[in-house]
Amino acid sequence: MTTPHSMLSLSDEVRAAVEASGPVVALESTIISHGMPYPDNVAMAREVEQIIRDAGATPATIAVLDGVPRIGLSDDQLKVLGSHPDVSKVSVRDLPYVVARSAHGATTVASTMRLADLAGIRVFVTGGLGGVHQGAESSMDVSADLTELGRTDVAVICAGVKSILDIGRTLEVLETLGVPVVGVGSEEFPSFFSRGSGFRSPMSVPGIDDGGPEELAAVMRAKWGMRLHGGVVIANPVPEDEEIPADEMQVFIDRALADCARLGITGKDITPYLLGRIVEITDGRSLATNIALVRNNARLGAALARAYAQGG
Ligand code: PSU
Ligand code: MN
Repeated sequence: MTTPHSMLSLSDEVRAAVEASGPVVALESTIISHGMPYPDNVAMAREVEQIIRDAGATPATIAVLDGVPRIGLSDDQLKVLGSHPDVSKVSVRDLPYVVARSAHGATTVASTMRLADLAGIRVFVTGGLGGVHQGAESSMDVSADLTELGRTDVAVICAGVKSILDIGRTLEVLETLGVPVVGVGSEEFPSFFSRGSGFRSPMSVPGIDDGGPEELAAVMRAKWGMRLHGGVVIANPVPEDEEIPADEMQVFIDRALADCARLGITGKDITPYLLGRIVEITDGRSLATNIALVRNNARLGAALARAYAQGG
């Protein structure tokens, strides 16, 4: 039986599932507060939880509310995260401060991994990972998501890395940190809105209906069984009929990056600015693709959590 850390507050549903070592899927909350506009963000958050329940697993959206790290949120709490003006973006660096000040915070991939680990949850679904930013060779802007993947035992399902980041350097850093990057049903590493990126996934397994979840669960058990601490990146490409092809996407991304540089936006504000700007530039098309890929990741996450719980 897993005993969650005493500073966490688990919903009844999540507590029961964790204590029974049942299939649980962690979900982050920065994607809700800073990744999509209201009200689509709240609708997406609720829908994704439902997809996971329908597939036989328990969803656990993670955030800090009034200074309490919460694992599993109510519909009302999801709405607060998606609409309240005082929800800050909280990575690992920011966690102690929001907790100490009894504030609200939406957790990134890095801080969600940390809290999931404290709760005993090993499978985590998101949209896109943070990584090495373009120009990081001078700005040193490398997301703490990568640091966390190097040390915290949680498997993260994503749709790859957006080309607002430097994908090649992101994959290099993951290799340095000892993080397996496993493609699902495709040999090419996906770039979030697009199935392709020009880079190969260093490893791959079959798709969701062809034994992929069971193979992924075996990778997780092998890694942690050998005390190779750290995460696993599971790269699940957006479905073909919902992607925006990479060459088309690049034009939009270049425009958003140029606007970001012109406005002098830096640090933790870069990713939220670019995501919002891309929704504007594409007239909402990128938002539809973003929601589609999260749905797709939720289905895989539920299947993986079940496969992992069964073999545990
Ligand atoms: N990419 C997205 N949507 C998001 C994010 C990334 O498509 O919402 C968020 C995630 O929470 C991720 C964070 O962990 O941005 C990375 O931010 P930074 O680069 O500041 O570490
Ligand atoms: Mn950064």
